[in-house]
Amino acid sequence: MTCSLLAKRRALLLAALLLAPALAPAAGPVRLIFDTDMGNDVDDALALAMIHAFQSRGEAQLLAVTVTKDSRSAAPFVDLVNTFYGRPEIPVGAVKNGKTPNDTPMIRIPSERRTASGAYVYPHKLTDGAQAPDAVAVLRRTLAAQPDGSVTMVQVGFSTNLARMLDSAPDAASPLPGAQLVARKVRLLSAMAGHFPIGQPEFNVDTDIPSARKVFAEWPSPMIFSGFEVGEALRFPAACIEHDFSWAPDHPVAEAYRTYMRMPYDRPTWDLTAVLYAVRPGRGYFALSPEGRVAVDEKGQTHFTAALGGKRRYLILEDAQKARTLEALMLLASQPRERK
Ligand SMILES: [Ca+2]
Repeated sequence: MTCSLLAKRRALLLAALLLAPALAPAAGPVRLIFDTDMGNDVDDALALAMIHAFQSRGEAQLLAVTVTKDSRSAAPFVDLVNTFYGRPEIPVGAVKNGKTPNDTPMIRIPSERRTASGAYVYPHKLTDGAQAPDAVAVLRRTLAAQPDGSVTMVQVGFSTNLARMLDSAPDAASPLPGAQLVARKVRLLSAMAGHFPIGQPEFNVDTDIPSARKVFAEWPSPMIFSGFEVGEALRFPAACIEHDFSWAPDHPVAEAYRTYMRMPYDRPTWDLTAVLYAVRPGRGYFALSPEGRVAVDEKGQTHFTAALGGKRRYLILEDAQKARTLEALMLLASQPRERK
């Protein structure tokens, strides 16, 4: 890139930042709901580990986890990670009749592994996703119980659960229909989805295109996208798995990583970036696009159009931000659990 092009790009970015400042930080811990396709890739597991680190630091409170991967071991694996970090009480909801029903070794093996005496290596209550309550019911219950305008949602899988949430009917948890309940309670949706400014169809979008279309168009709160290109540019190092998780001889997230692909490999940090922005939006880990809209075409490609007052923006990773941002992801994902 030439100097003048670089200067122009910097000026554009600066203008975008001035036009639309980052969301003001939340008062107190960020109240989080994590919606994940746990099991399809290992970044979901690292992202959940990061959330627990944030909670241990007093920066976040994990209210609930909802799962969009409709497989037997996805919800049990979430439950065992929450239990491993000392928080077995966190509600876990699961999609019904959802996408990607295949179980994968990264979630199945840790959730089934037992000690010589027959106990689970990683204790958990849920043993089959079919036992978990419906994700939409969990979302409605969780949102209804929170103060207005207080909840940050992180979606790192398909949009199935959040699309159904928008269409949900009043129930015992709340007299409000889904979209109104979301409008009242949610301050931000941080999503790993799409490819910006333009690129190939991204997995989370093209696995459930109708739901992605609906959520990107109709979700009432501001929405920040971490596109494919952001996590792709920040590879989680195998060396971090091999050295920084050794404080626990049996660590479910490190085991999932070793099981997902043949070690050593450096995996993109897609879902971790959406969590980092959700909890620390103002810390300069990323730049932001201007405000605008995000549309999804029939192939699952995302298209961003700048528009003043638009509630959609995407993360931009500058070269100068990469080392610091990756270090934050590594430190948080591998942070030892709280001692009770
Ligand atoms: Ca994911």
